[in-house]
Amino acid sequence: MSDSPVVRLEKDGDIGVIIVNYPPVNALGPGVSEGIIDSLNTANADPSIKAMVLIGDGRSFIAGADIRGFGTGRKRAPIGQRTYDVLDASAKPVVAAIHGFALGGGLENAMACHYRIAVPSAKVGLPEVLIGILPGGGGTQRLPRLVGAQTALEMITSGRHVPAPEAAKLGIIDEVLPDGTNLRESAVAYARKIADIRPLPRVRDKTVTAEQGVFDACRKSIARRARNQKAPYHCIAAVEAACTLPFDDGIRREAELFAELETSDEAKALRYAFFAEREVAKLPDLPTNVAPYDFEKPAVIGAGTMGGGIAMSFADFGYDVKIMDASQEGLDRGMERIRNNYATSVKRGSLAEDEMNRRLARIHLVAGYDDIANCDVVVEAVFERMDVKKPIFEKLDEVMKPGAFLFSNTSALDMDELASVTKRPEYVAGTHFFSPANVMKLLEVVRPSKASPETLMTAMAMGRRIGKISAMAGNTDGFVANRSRAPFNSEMVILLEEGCLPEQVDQVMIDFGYPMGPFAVGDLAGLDIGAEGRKRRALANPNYRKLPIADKLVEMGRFGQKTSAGWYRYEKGDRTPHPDPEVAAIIRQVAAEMNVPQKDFTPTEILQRLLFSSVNEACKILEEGKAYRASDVDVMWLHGFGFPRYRGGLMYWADGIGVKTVYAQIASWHQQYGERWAPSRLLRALAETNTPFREAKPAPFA
Ligand code: 3H9
Repeated sequence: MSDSPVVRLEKDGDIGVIIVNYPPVNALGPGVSEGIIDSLNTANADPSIKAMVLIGDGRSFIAGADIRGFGTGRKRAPIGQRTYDVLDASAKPVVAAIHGFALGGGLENAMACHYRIAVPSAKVGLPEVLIGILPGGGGTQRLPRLVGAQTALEMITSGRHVPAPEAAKLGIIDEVLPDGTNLRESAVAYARKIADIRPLPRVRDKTVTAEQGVFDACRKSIARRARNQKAPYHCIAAVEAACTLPFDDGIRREAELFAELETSDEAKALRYAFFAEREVAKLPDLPTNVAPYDFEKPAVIGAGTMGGGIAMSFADFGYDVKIMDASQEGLDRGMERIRNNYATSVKRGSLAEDEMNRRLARIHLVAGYDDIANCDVVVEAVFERMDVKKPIFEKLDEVMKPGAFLFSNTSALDMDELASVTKRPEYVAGTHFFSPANVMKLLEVVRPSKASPETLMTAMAMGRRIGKISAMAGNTDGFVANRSRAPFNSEMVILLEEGCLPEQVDQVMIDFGYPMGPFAVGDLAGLDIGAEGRKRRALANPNYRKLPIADKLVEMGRFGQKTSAGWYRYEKGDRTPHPDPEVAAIIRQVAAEMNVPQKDFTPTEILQRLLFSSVNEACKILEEGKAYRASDVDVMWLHGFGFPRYRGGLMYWADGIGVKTVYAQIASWHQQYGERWAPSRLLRALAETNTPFREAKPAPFA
């Protein structure tokens, strides 16, 4: 029996098996919901069928609505004629058989079924909030009826994927099958077992109430991360409706709230970010017949903060990792730091103690190169200086087994120069982690000219396997992320010369959506670090724009939080930044010495001065062929620098302003401030043709 190409109905004795087949993840693309409805109607009309199973082909049950269809005006079935309604009206029971993912519309369909069973590795969730909408297929009404308001609020406002065993405890899944059982066979047997039970258990028939104050408490608890966004609050309002209105009224309220979100700016930006994160994995100029090497034995050189964080990332994702340092003392200190980091997570409740112990047991301290010679991937994470890294790469080249990949966690050094000290430059690439390496999601893979496609793909895949989002960058000073960010870092200090204060700039960026302002972040990272880089660049380039205010603070020993004074002052044992009159005085003094005219800035001017400088630099990066796509820059800003996700990313945000406006402003600042604002050729060309940044065609990757 076959009805539609994407959904088919098969008969297994007296059980109808409805199979969704819409690769790769069974999203509810064109024809899928219609196919499910047709199959349900056919099965209900067939007297030889007693019950049905709804199951997915391939790697998932159903991953949700087809996100590409949102905001396109695609017609959706009205309330009353949706799969959920047909499931509710079904005279025969339906069992959802879940493997892979049941997300969004996938879980909503499963909750409209009468029973749900799953394999232990399955995950369920309502992640709609992460793309700026709410579960609009009855999820906000059915989930609270299954798990209570409190848990439903937590799941729907976080969008988290809940593993099947936990989902069973919560009451979402009726039965988790033993590991290794055949899902279809078990589901058919289950359906046969429940086929005659009446009345049919329908989630819509349950009731749910909530204690006074639950919803306000939830609003309060999400206020920080939901800043400037509507979707999380609409999610709460919809769950509140589930607890106060009859089911059908609640469904109507959900639909109203959904309609307000679907075409909102935040939903568009979040959808863009979702697809940009998938696009960034694609390396269009590499041969398609090469696969990444399936590495098993990673090693890290250097047990400092970065090396330790990288080793933790491997251990967190199940890899046994060796970590080497120049001295036993360095190793011991590194291991202590790793232990403390894990212990903090245990204390916070985000990591179970036995899991911490498992992870710690995967980290192996080793004394010398011979102990890592047999590893297949090495990530070097020592001090950021060429003369320190070169001898290490020479040694690695000598000792590592043939075919081992040699990666460097550099944030700016020339990877061609580093690769050139080895006799296997085709196996060398940059893997730039962001700090803290075990937390930050971005892995910038830096491509030296001689790296083989297999090496690049292996570096990209390595990132994904340890939970990162890998993005390819060309070998240029600062690569893509830091190079595009550098003008922002200069501009924020130059703004001070012209009359701004750190707290004023920070407030603008916090209002924009950053969790912290850039000056407060500087204090956290340490101002001495930036000063080193400035010295190096000033030596290399006589036209380098110096930042006297920043240099002065470092000269005074104001290194940031670690010295209780930086751009702000800090009370002992407290990380709260307090505006410091001493800093304001230094700013005024340096500005007077430099003879810079003072002015008042609007928040928009501050925001644009910072971000447009980076947009211009990103265009230069693209025109030089150092990145594949403007959207890759966006992914790097989202995951490397905490750019507010609901604004899509740097270039997407700039598209919202318009390429012509951005160009005109940059050209005017070029007149006013000179060379550092020289517009990129690509930017000018885009402005002339009014082509959005996201459609820019960069030069071939160089
Ligand atoms: C919803 O359900 C609304 C409802 O309430 C109803 C309202 C009326 N649509 O991520 P991967 C593509 S909202 C379209 O690399 P993984 C993806 O772009 C939806 N496409 O695989 C990629 O394409 P390509 C709620 C989708 O194994 C390919 O599939 N659901 C969708 O690492 C492989 O994806 C969600 O938000 C989709 N829904 O991760 C779930 N999902 O190969 C969104 C995937 O061309 N999806 N694609 O680049 C995910 O979170 C992950 O894809 C998933 C698999 C965890 C499922």
